[in-house]
Amino acid sequence: MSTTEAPAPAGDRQVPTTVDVVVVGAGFSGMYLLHKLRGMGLSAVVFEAGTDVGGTWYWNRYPGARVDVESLAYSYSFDPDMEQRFEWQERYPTQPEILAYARHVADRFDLRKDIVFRTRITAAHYDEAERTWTVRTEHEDAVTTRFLVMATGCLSSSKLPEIPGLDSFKGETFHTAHWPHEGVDFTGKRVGLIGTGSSGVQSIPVIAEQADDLTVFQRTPAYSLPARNRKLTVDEIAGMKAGYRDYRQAQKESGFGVPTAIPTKSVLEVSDSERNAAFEQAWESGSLVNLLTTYTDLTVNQEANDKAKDWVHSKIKSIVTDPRTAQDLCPEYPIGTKRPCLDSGYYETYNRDDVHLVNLQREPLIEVTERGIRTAAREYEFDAIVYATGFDAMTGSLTNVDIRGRDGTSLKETWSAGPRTYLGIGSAGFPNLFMITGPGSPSVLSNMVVSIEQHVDWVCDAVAHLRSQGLTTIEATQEAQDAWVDHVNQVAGFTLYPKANSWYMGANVPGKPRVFMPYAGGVGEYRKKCDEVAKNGYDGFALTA
Ligand code: NA7
Repeated sequence: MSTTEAPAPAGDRQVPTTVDVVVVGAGFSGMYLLHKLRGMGLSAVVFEAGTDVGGTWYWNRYPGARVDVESLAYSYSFDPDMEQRFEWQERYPTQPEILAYARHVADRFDLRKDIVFRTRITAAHYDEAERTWTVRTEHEDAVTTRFLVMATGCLSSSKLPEIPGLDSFKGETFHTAHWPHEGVDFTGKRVGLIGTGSSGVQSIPVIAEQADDLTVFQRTPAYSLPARNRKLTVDEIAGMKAGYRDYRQAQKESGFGVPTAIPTKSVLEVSDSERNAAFEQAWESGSLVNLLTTYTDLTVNQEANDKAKDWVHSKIKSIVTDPRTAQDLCPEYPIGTKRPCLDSGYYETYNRDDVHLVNLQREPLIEVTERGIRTAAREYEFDAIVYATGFDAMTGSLTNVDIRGRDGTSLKETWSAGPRTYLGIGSAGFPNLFMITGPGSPSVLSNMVVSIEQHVDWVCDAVAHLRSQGLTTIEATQEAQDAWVDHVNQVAGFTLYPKANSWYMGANVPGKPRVFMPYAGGVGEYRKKCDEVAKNGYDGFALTA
């Protein structure tokens, strides 16, 4: 696999042996945590596998990578002065622009001096007698800490297809989540790309422009809307900045961390022309949330969802000229139940003579060969293969670390039938271990920055509470956790989410338990619940002196 992640030079890292808080990950969560913890007078160290800050936006450098939330909304709210000063360029910023923002934040708060880069955590074990965690790294560092915060991100443990021969291919291979920092030139090359989630959908049009020939291997089609991306105007930026405080409040109270009009009608009660006009407007707006919130029932009622699904199918068929390719690109699962994508010219790309779609449902992948990829139908020859095959989402970055709580209990084993958390923040048996945007919280169903700030604030308030009360540990109770897991499942059961084989359900990783992992109750309602828990003396958590 081509990547420029150099192995860590052992000598250039300053690693403390004892701190108040160890944070794992220097993405948006880890950076804000470090800033807040310092402000509380606590000592903290952040461990980060990459060579700089940015998390998701550090790793995912594939061509065409962009966020699917608008820039002025996908940014920290905790520093109004920074909010006013930073100049966003595009409606949906590119990966380099977001990474530049993350670096700006790191510079502004001088964060890097407490971040140990090029260092993965391998284990974290709780010592019940001392009530501390000992965190170990790949370089044999050992740090003792009172609190451990896993700010490891929901989509950071990348995965490859589970087929034989991955190492046998003689050409170049790339994974979208480990893209070489200097970029890749596909000019004159025959490229094979596996995966049509967001990374595939965003990179396919850009790679197609460059490559001699591109073949896309699709297991499940994506629903994708045109992003209608553009440069932001001076007036737009000024208008947003003038109303930022009200906007931030609205984000916090919204369903997805992005304020939208609240729908009032069922799609089933309107005329065909009214419905088509509303969907057309959402499609033209370039906003995922607009489409899913056009009517009250699109995410909860199959018949209602079918209306939106059929409408998008007709759109796809109006763009893609080859009828068989167009049909293959039409998803059958309910729209919105796998993460929909925002694209720039995705469907149009399939009208090029040098782009081909292979439907893996008709001819499944068999193996990677020396020369390319073999499906059940034939062998395809390539100069380069791109894996846009996603992640072991939400739990992978937690269970990949050997986390052991009280009595040596392993987090991985405890979660073998699916993640079990209280509020997606803590897990019974693991005192003083916090997760940022963990399973059981809205996380990936929301604007991540909004959810990250909420969790970081909540965790820091909890730590401040313990300190002010002379308490040492906080741990989710089994009863509160069981009730929360039941609630998360119950809310998911009211929706159509469980109907799709999505990474929300763990369905993309063979053997992973099929459980709907994020909390579908909405950002605003969830925040109220977390605030209430804190106000009631951390109800559902056991606090000990
Ligand atoms: P995703 O959304 O998980 O997409 C991965 C794609 O790779 C998806 O189409 C998968 O098909 C496909 N895939 C994964 N494993 C295989 C195998 N073994 N064979 C064939 N195809 C496979 O990851 P992305 O990186 O695109 O996006 C992640 C998130 O980033 C996205 O949701 C946004 O939130 C931003 P499947 O659908 O599982 O059948």
